[in-house]
Amino acid sequence: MARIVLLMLGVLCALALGQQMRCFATTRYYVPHFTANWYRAAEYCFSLGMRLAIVQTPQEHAAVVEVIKRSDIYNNDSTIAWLGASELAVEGTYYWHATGARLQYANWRPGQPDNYKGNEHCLALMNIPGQGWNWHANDGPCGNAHYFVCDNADADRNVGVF
Ligand SMILES: [Ca+2]
Repeated sequence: MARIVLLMLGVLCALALGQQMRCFATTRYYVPHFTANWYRAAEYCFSLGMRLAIVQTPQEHAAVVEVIKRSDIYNNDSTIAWLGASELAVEGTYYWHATGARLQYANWRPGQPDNYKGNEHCLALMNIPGQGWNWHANDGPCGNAHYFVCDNADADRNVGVF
């Protein structure tokens, strides 16, 4: 039987003749190669059977940084990527969108989150060394287009049938 196998970074898809395509995540974090506002980023990750990235420990933070550095979005002068938390529901308190759990850890730059001009409600990871951002968390305007990181909570499970 004809069978097509597609391998994108972090996602393996197989298509057999007359069947639906089946996709599996091969790594925890996956970095798509286009920018989107925070809401669209979340929708896109969900459309893959994943979620906008949850980063709850320094170890997970380090893992996300490594995945970004190995991806095409990495620019050593300026890299910004959305993560999956916001204060859109309760201003002043960050929650992970996909789980509803309160944010307990983020590598905030000192002075962040600052809700600059009252317009910053979504969590971004920022590396702009020339401006003092060294893979720090920042609250940014949710409507801005940035790259983003999707997250498969269990990289071994089936993450979606398309
Ligand atoms: Ca900010």
